Amino acid sequence: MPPTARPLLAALVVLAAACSPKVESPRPDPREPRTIPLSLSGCPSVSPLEIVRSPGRSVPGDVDGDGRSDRVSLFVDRTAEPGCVALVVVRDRDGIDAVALNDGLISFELGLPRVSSLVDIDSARGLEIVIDVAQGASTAFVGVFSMASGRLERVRPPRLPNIPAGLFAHGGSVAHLDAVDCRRDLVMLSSALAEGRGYVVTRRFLEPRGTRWFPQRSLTERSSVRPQRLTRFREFSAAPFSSC
Ligand SMILES: [Ca+2]
Repeated sequence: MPPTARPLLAALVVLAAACSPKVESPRPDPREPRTIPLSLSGCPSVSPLEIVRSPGRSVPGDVDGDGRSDRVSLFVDRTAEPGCVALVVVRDRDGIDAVALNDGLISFELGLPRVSSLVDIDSARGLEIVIDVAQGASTAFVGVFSMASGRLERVRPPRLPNIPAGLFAHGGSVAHLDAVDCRRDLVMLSSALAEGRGYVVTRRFLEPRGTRWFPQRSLTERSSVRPQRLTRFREFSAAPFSSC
């Protein structure tokens, strides 16, 4: 290329750029949160934008403890990869956070999962999220989610016999009852087992600290009661965490 051609070529490039249709960069939609949850990195098929735009019932409450109300909802996509089918979603005006439920346990056929309640269980600021996850023949199961160190996570209770990992049981039949509620600053897991002419009631206690809840074994209470005295244990007729 002759040396004089170079400025001309440059001028043509500038002219072509000036004449090409102007492509405007998309302006951020103020209705759409500006951050997306890192916790969804294990769910590549799940689009955070789809979550943000999905309508659906949400429950208001301050989950992250900043003093402003957030909105808690569930996002279910039955076509997503296993482990990513159902998400608990928290949104505020700055962004969304989401974490997956263990979808192998969910009673989808019964319309679950569902937000059961937002309750203040631990001593940290912000409400915990109680989710109805599964319904058996008589016993139901809830999961609990909490914001810890700025991230939404599932609470991990200690493993208990006959209860799926990570869940809390409530309800039951004449032979066996379960309940979960708060007493003082602790979480109380109660069970009543028919034995002889009455029931053996066991109350176990956990100290809720963030998303790790620690057993307080020295506080376990066990008592044998007649069937008519079972009503004294009010947790068996109450919704999960209703006294928290
Ligand atoms: Ca908030």
